[in-house]
Amino acid sequence: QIPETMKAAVVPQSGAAIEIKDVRIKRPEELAPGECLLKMICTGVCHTDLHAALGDWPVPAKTPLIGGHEGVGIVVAIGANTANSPVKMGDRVGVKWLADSCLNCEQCRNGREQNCYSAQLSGFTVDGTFSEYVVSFVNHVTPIPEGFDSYAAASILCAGVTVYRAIKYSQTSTGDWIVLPGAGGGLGHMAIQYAKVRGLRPIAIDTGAEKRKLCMDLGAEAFIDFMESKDIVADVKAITGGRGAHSAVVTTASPSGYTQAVDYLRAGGTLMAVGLPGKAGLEASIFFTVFKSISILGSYVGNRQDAYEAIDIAARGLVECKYVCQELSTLTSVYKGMAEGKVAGRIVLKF
Ligand code: 8ID
Ligand code: ZN
Repeated sequence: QIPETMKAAVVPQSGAAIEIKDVRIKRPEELAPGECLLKMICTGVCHTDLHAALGDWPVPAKTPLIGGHEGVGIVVAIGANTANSPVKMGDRVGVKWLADSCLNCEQCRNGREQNCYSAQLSGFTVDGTFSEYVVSFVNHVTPIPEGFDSYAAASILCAGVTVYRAIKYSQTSTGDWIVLPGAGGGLGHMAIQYAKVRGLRPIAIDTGAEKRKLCMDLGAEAFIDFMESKDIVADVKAITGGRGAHSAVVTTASPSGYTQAVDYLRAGGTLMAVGLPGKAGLEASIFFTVFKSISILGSYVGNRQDAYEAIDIAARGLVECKYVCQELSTLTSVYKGMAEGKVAGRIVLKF
């Protein structure tokens, strides 16, 4: 039985305080074809949700906004006249950032569904997972394999998928060095593990004893504390035998993590831009970008296939999200910790 209302964390307007309140649940008979209603089990909190709540970005989120885009729930209703649904009632599925795409435009046909001209984004253009029920879309929810814990799966749907794809396109091969600025955060700690799965040698950059331990425990070969290091470029070069790293996947929420990345890459290296500070420009020497044949690539979440692959690797136990479980009502303090850089790994909220 689906209740009339649910608890949800609502951002009334950009930058305003979060309100935990009762919100009406869309009735099953109101669902459009292709929509499904999920009863949520849990949801991770991504730094993107904080950017969206604060209005950090040049593209604004809808308001009022229910944020959240890495959650797991059960399908409890499917819109009437939904054709060829890949999921059925009772299935356990994940919601990712890309809530829906047309599947027919040039971007979708090329597998760049996240760049679809009519993409819908969970917790940004449509309400997301910070509520007990969520309306999502049958074509884009990700089936969660039986036996894979919902709490462990939640943050794979954004943090996991995003770094999995960024590493996949990082133009690296087995044995290469990969630098991970932001390695102690939600995305970064998963990046260490997905890098290891591909046989890469991760160099973690972040700050503090807790994040150092997390990164080293997860298999980083070295940790550079960006608050303590006198020269990050020299440190990376010393670790990599003087030549620099083959790639860097930058997942910091502040532009500082991008500084010097081109300088510590070796010739032919690839910079994967993932962290999303809203206003900063990417500063790199044009001369050395050319002279060293450096590639600079933006990497934006992942498509349905990336989600399947990232989930499969985690379900087989090869990567593991390190999370702390809290109540939905603690979201404001989670954001505070995140803004202060105090969250090592992820926070997952339960309902
Ligand atoms: O598709 C995408 N490209 C995508 C998907 C998901 C998230 C992008 N993101 C973006 C988010 O919007 C955010 O801007 O990636 C960024 C990181 O998200 P997150 O991992 O959820 O954030 P976090 O848990 O706060 O981790 C960030 C880490 O960066 C460290 C912090 O200490 C923290 O551990 N950090 C900072 I801030 N400055 C640093 C620096 N100069 C740094 N680490 C190294 N060097
Ligand atoms: Zn995210």
